[in-house]
Amino acid sequence: MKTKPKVHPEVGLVMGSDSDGTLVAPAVKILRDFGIRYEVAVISAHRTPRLAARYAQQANRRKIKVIIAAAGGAAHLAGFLAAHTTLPVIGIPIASRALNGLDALLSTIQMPAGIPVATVTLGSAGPVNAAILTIQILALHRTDLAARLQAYKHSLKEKVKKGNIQVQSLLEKIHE
Ligand code: RP5
Repeated sequence: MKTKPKVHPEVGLVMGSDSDGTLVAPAVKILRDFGIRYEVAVISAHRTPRLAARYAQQANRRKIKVIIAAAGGAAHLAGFLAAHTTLPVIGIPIASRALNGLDALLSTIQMPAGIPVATVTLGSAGPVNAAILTIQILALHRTDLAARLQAYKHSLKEKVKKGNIQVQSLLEKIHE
């Protein structure tokens, strides 16, 4: 399954199953908000291994710059794609109920020397960080994106400052 193929996507976001869709959605939203050209596809390292290999092998020629791969359980998708491309691959481990995602985390992160997968955290920060890291890579050659990233990081700083003010006023009330 591929969502509306855009002209020359610069990011390929792949997930091992449609059941990963809801968890991966925040990454899509961030890519869209930053105006990144992306495509989304469900491709499984285990159920559709030939398709997975072909996707990674063709990604460079298709001018994709970064691949994001999300998978749960015995999560070999990111590593399998990384084995078939020289593009940077960012892995999102998806938590399954069985082992709370530890299986996916270790399967994604423990790559052999020479075939890296930039693995992001388990949980809701994972897709966010995968998207932001992707944009940081793209921003190396795009000043417009770099400026937007600065604004994004500034908004995080402001959120923390606001949170601090709220906690301080809460504490003042407790101490009254
Ligand atoms: C992985 O197995 C997928 O990425 C998914 O997280 C998990 C379960 O897949 P389904 O059985 O729900 O299709 O390959």
